[in-house]
Amino acid sequence: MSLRAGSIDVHIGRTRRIGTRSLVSFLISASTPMTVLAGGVVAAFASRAPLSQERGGIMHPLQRLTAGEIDLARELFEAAGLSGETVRFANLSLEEPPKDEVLAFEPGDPLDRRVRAVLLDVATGRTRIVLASLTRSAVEDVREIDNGVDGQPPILLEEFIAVDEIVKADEGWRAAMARRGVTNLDLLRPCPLSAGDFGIEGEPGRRLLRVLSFVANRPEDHCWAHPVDGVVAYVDLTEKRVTELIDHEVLPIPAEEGNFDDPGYVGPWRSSLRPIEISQPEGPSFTVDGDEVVWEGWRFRIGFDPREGLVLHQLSIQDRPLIYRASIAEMVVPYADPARVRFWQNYFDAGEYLLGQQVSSLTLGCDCLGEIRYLDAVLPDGEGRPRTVENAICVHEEDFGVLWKHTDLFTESRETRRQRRLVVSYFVAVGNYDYGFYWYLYLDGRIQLEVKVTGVLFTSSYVTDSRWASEVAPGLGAPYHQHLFNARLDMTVDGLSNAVDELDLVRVPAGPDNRHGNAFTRAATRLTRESAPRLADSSVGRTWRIVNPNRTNRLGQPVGYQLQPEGQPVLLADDSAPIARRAAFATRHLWVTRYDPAERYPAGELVNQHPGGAGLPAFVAGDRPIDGEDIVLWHTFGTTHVPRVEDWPVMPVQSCGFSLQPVGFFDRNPTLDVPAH
Ligand SMILES: [Cu+2]
Repeated sequence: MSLRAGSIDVHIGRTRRIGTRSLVSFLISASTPMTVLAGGVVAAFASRAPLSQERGGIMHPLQRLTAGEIDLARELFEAAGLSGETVRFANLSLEEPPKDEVLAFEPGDPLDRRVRAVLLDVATGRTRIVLASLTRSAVEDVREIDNGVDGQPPILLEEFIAVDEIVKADEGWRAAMARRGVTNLDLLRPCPLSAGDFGIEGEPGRRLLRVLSFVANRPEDHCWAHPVDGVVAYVDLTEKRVTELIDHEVLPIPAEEGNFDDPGYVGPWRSSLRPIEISQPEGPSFTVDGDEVVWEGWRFRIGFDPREGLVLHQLSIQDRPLIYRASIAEMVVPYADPARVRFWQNYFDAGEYLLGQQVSSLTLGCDCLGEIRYLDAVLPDGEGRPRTVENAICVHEEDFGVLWKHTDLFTESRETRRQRRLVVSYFVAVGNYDYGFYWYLYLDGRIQLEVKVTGVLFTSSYVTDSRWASEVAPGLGAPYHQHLFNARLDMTVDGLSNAVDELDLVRVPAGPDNRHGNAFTRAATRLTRESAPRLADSSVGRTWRIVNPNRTNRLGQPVGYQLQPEGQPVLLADDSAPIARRAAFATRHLWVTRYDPAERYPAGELVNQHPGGAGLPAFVAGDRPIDGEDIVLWHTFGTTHVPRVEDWPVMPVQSCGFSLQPVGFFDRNPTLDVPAH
């Protein structure tokens, strides 16, 4: 409804060289000076020396929060009377300054380090979102949350543990387990699962988890092989009790074990694999200086957020800005089984479980091969104390096969160049699943994100001829589900002013201009307003080209980068489903919004038990113009998982993602200078 018919693209192959100028310097010089901070100061505490004197070492406004800063935040909150015995830090993260301030920053400029915290009183459920300046020792804003309207804070680690005690103390739940032949509580594994919002009477405003259960044959037996199905407990975390027990049907507990780490189950290891060693005798070609990484013309800062995990900041190539900020801002895993005990299964692993908090330490030789540079992650725990996850982020360089090659018929020229990529990655374990997030930067200017989905399937007791699950082992079901991610890409292609063209291939009917019917062309349609999020269409090879209308290449074409979607299905749940309202972002492949620093999360700020409508649907409600503005792309991608027998007992990596490649951004192939050896 807000599309404007555009031009037809023509491929031109002439060569003429002109220089390119630094658009990073353009961005900096064009930015407005640092503005006065908004928001009234609620309270100021001058008893401590300012951060800059006491806990220095902060060199850049986007530098990751240090352990010292996390301590300082906790102390500031204590002094302000915001914390206490029963108050938990459900989240605590760096509040990044607005973009114009960051772009105007020069080394040595004063910094105002700010944090945002989600505080939960576990005794009462009272929730507050607090903004504070560590530099000025000031609490700037305290917002009281109405949980029934605004949602709940993410699930705390301690609540995982609490659930175990709560259900095991419940007589009804124990009786339900006993009816299924399980009486040894030590081997029962209640699984704390986010509750969602289904308009169930009495639920709004209560802090809930729903609990499906598994049983191990002995402590080291993986319980996922033995779902104790047909029963679910609803747990109120504030009242610390089971509020509802749905004992729907008694189903057999699958008996066969699936212990992929047990040599007795696995059998003898194959002996045919010879070692592969990667060596870079002169060291890698990249440098890591603090959070800043430089490699082959690429430059960016690494961020790590408790909620979004790995963040790439201020990504540029050859000193030309490309992406101001890139992250996986949300993901959801909706399940397809409508059974009474599991219709509610939908996990927002970022908004409900905090992706970054689930980060795993990586091991050299297992997770990463070659010349690796690791970065640790420093994260706040529930008490607001810093904890360090060693080797959380892996940076390395990979050979990636042939970059380009030609053997010429006429000149007998034979040239081959090899491709390389820089890899920045980390892994999380969220319950049964593990996800690896891999950003790749290539020599030819391509950017790629690959999500590696692995771990263990969420299982059920297989019901004969199920329409909603695969049988993966005798009597063991694995319900169909989707893994849907949303990448927030704050684009700055050669500057702040960007626009998006939707590019479709078009068949042309035979006619006077096309007598032999061979013609096809490409149509470009400019996206002009926010309110028309887009679907991919692989039948027309649909891509989205982000251009800077004010910058042209030497052929006079606007410089651009093209988002190449995989175009897998978006959310498959019915439009009327509660999950379609809560995960509206996942109903389209592409949303484009005008930059607003407050618009961070595709499904809204507090996703846990949120009734829906927050995030992208709210952001686009104003239908702001997006043609030639400072814009943010939100790209939904993912994989729909109909589990295979081969996914059991542990799932080989399935990949999904997207790529961004230069289109007319450079003036010719930018890799001619790559040496042959
Ligand atoms: Cu899956």
